[in-house]
Amino acid sequence: MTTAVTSYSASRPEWLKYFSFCIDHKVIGIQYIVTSFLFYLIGGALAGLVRAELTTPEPDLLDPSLYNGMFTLHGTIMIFLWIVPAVTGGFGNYLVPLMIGARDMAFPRLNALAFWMTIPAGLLLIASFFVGPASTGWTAYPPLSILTDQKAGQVLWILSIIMIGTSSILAAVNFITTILKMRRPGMGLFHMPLFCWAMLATSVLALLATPVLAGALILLLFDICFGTVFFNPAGGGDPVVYQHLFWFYSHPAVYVMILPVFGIISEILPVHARKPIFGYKAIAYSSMMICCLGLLVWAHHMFTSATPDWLRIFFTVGTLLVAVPTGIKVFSWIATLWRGKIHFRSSMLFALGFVSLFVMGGLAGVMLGSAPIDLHVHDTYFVVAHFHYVLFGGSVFGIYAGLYHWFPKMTGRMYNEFWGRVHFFLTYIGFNLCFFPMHILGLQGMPRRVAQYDPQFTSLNVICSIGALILALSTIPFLVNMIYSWTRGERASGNPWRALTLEWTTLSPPPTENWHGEPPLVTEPYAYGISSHS
Ligand code: HEM
Ligand SMILES: [Cu+2]
Repeated sequence: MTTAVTSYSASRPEWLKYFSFCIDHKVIGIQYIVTSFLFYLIGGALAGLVRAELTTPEPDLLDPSLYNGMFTLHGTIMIFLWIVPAVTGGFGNYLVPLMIGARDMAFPRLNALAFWMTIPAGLLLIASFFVGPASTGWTAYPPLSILTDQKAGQVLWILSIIMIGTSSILAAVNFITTILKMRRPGMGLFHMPLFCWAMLATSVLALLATPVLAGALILLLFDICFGTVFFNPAGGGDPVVYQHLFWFYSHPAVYVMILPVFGIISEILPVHARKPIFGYKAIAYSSMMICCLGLLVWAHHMFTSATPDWLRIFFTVGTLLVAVPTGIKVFSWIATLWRGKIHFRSSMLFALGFVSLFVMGGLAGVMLGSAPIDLHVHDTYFVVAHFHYVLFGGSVFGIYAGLYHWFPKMTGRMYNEFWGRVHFFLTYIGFNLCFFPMHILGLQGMPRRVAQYDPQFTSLNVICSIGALILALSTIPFLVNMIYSWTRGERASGNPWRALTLEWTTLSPPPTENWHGEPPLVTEPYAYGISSHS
């Protein structure tokens, strides 16, 4: 692997490697992060239009069917082209080999292939919008998705998701093999940084669940294109079967989007609080518990789909149980912070923001997990509030925390702390203004996925839209800071945060083979405050 990359970078400008089929995991990680961020900007622009429409109760800005296409593309991009690729492909690729003392991923070419599949998939998804937008939400429930007038768009949408799913499966195989087989000699599983545990759990979930989504979408494709009736009630098919298959993937998918971020947070808190992580093993095991439980609770998305009572009890209990390993993590993080010497750098601010917002989102999730409550608020804005607290307040805040924390390692430069903090405060305020009122709107009965609403909901919706505007503006200091610092920032040392995990023992940015010579052995990655590490 190294020959291809070394000869490449020796003969051409450094930055060209980011536009090539490079097989260095660090380049691929950065390719994933930058590409997914570009998709995030597109998804964000769509969200801006959706929020602009919702500032008034009438559907006056966008045609209602266009509105449907826009929130569908928004949700699909955010999940499949932004959060999943950024947290797994981006951070996973960049960090896992460096954290375990490997020279690269186990299958470098497969890795590059998985990345390069996401670009045509993304373009296909965007193209689907222009041939007649898929308008059935990111869930694509039949019979609507079969009977839709926008068949061409729906078909391209399905093909694109299957392609992204395939990429995800390839990546999962690669992570599992790398973590189990490529650790530096002497590094046991319980010496690994917690991010690697999180990636292991994530990859097992992705590997087991994604093929089920692919299967469901292929059957849906047959129903749309070839007149089969797997899910079409008109011909005796069963749309609820699609819901089961879809959520068998998509509930685990929410953990694919959050487990790596749990890992990121578990790395950041000890470094910037100068304390050993509290409950290393408990956090590692809780990732694996979430992986197992996460596979068993999918039908909490279907309490209103005529599920029998006994099934509702099973899925309610299962869902509430997920709160146990999740709570273990949250308590361990708080205990880590307790009496720490906290440095409020941008990464730490985003990590603390993550903890507060994720707890809110998780609590709303626990409420939704109990069938008697969910029957009332299903498909209202309460659900929208819940999943934005866990996905934006959770995953996106975690991505920002990780970007600031590893920026010096990835680029060899320091970012501007002042503008990082401005970015944090604008994001935190904008986020809460935008999404907190949605809890109230949902409890008052405002349905999701419609362009028109009862005028009594107007004032809260205006607040949400103002919050969205602040959120959009908050991205500007971030982008300027990142671009300016990457090109002109002060040079970073190998270990500016005095962190103890293995990636900080090499240069910033690391050489192609990660370490000149053998990587050192780190068996206590969190020994802060002990002996010489305070
Ligand atoms: C303690 C943890 C959690 C519990 C108990 C929980 C529970 C639930 C329940 C019951 C629903 C269905 C509500 C309905 O449609 O009526 C739901 C929706 C959702 N949750 Fe969670 N959740 C939790 C954490 C998360 C996390 C960590 C994420 C993502 C990072 C997430 C993402 C979502 C999404 C995207 C939806 C909406 C799906 C849709 O209908 O489009 N949840 N959650
Ligand atoms: Cu779920």
